[in-house]
Amino acid sequence: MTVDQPDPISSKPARAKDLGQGEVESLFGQRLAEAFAALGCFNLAVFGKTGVGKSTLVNAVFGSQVAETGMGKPVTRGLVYYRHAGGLLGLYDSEGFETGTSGDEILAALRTRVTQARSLPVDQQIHAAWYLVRWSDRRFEDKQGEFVRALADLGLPVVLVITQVPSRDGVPHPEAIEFASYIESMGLPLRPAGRALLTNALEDPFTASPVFGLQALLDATYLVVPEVATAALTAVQILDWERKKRAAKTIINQSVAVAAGVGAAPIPFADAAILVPTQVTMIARITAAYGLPPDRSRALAAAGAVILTGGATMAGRYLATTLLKFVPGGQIATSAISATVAGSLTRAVGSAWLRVCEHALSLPEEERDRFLAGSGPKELFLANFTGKQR
Ligand SMILES: Nc1nc2c(ncn2[C@@H]2O[C@H](COP(=O)(O)OP(=O)(O)O)[C@@H](O)[C@H]2O)c(=O)[nH]1
Ligand SMILES: [Mg+2]
Repeated sequence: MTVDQPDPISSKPARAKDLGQGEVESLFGQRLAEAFAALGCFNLAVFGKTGVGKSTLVNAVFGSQVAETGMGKPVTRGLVYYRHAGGLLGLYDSEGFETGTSGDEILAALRTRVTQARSLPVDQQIHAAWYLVRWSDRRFEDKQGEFVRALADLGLPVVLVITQVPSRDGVPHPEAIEFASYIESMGLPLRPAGRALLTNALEDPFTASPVFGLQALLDATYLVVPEVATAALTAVQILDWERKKRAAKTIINQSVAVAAGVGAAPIPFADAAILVPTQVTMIARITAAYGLPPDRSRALAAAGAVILTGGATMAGRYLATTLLKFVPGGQIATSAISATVAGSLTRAVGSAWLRVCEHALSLPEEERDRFLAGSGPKELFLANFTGKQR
């Protein structure tokens, strides 16, 4: 800790010195790094012949920056390991994978990797494997079945994904459904429940075939990955915002409880800054939970610092817009901040920052970078922060 943090249990909170913007910025940067580290890493292995759509599927689920910016490390011929998104995602990509010799080589390398990883923390193990088959190949060779079994024998949960499936009015191509049933009838150790999942990761404008099946693939993946990897998966995937929101709300609730503890002995109004360290930690954790790019954390830290410095100013804004509704007779209790106010002020900060993260996530990547680097986060935060209370 570089700043005094009030002891949430003590009835007399320590006097926090007023934090300057620079201090809050560096505290935020520190908390952001800790929040990302605490999420751990989701490690996924993706297999399938060249052209089945591995890269396309990964981009659709994790964002296109993943394919473009990853620094790859060859594990063996045809298998590359990438770390993405500031370490939230570890990806084994079998580029150039074919069955036969290269498949055997990949299996041998994986066997070594999985054996070594057994002595490592769970978040460094491989948590799931996606095995991709292109529907239009209409072929599933014995060799492929053997490969799937070998992966399962290594202890990897294998999710079988049939790719590039056209559909109309929500109904997949009947032959793709037949193909899935055929694969399912082979009795392979597929997870979950022996299913083969039908997907299309890219809209085809010519056949007007929409994207589909990705949420089902993600849900299937959640079912098979260990608990320890789910927080990182939630942060790094870009499809399921509800899961991100739930994670953020949990963080807000925890922070509200801490802030209420801080405010258990009424804080003099001018000392609202005492809540800032709690709020810095909270918005850092929300940012990480949303998986916003950690390499933009300097810009985010600056935005967070601008917002959170002058806790008294913010508290004042909050009191002025909110408290009139709650205080009997409409008198503003300007002298002290109670536990309730400390809690609800913190909730308002967390909820407004959650909106900033959601907005950033909704932008195309280039625009997102520009938004994060500019005054956008601050403006949007304030619009939500004060707007909500009206
Ligand atoms: N329509 C459609 N095209 C796809 C899909 N997945 C891949 N493709 C196309 O198939 C080609 C090969 O995809 P790619 O992801 O590079 O395959 P990889 O070699 O397995 O990584 C590319 O031209 C993609 O645009 C999909 O789900 N739908
Ligand atoms: Mg590829």
